[in-house]
Amino acid sequence: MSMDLSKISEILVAGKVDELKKQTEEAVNSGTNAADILNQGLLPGMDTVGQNWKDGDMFMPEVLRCAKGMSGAMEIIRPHLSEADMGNAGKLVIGTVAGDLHDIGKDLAGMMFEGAGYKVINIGIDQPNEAFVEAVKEHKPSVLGMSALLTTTMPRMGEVINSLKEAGIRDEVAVIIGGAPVTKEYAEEIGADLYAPNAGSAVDITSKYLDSQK
Ligand code: B12
Repeated sequence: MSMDLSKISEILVAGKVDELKKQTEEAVNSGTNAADILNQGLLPGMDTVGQNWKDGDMFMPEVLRCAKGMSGAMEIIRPHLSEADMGNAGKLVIGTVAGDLHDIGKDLAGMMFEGAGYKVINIGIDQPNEAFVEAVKEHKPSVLGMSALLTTTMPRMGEVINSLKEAGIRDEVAVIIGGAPVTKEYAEEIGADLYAPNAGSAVDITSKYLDSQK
């Protein structure tokens, strides 16, 4: 039996983390297809959250709650999803550069991408330049996201781009950078493909860019 998945969207948007887990579990247990739960319940919910945020109708703590709900629900349905169900939109490797321990914005960006159907590989905080290069080699993502919150760690992003060039894989991945001190001008200066001022717009900017490269 399948259930009304718009209810899942509504609970997600309302930021009811535990209720969302419960309903997602119930949906799985009642035999609802996991991909349907994702595509007809969770993703439309995260779309709404992203839109509300962009429009200024939702604030950071609420967005974080919704993102937490999304993560919890993803944990439940992930074992039931096939590879083919995931990552249709693309694959993102994301991390915070070396010397930088800030992860809230990076995780939020990752969750927004996950919410938009990207397969997200979050390599964590304080990642040495080589870890980004290795992750690109290993996972072959369509997008590499780097986060820096300190002016002292921003230069690591340019260094990673240079290392990607040296490894001969720069052209295989779109590079997007973000973090409070980062600007569009800085992205251009270090040769990143994309910059997004916030996690909500990052998904739009990236998807448009990837489409234009097809
Ligand atoms: C929380 C915080 C911390 C926490 C981090 C906890 C954690 N788990 O992340 C702790 C306490 C650990 C911390 C430590 C430090 N911090 Co601090 N911290 C902050 C604070 C208050 C908020 C950052 C945050 O989470 N914001 C909320 C998120 C959602 O916003 P965001 O990170 O900007 O992310 C958004 C966008 O930038 C974008 N984004 C972010 N990453 C990415 C990546 C991609 C690919 C994309 C597309 C988008 C994207 O999307 C996000 C959502 O829209 C900021 C102040 C500020 N206003 O930014 C200072 C701040 C960043 N910290 C600062 C400093 C100086 C430090 C310390 C050096 C303090 C100290 N003396 O010890 C240490 C450094 C530790 C280290 N080595 O990293 C300074 C940096 C100054 C500078 N320009 O260099 C700031 C600006 C505070 C200040 N005004 O002085 N900090």
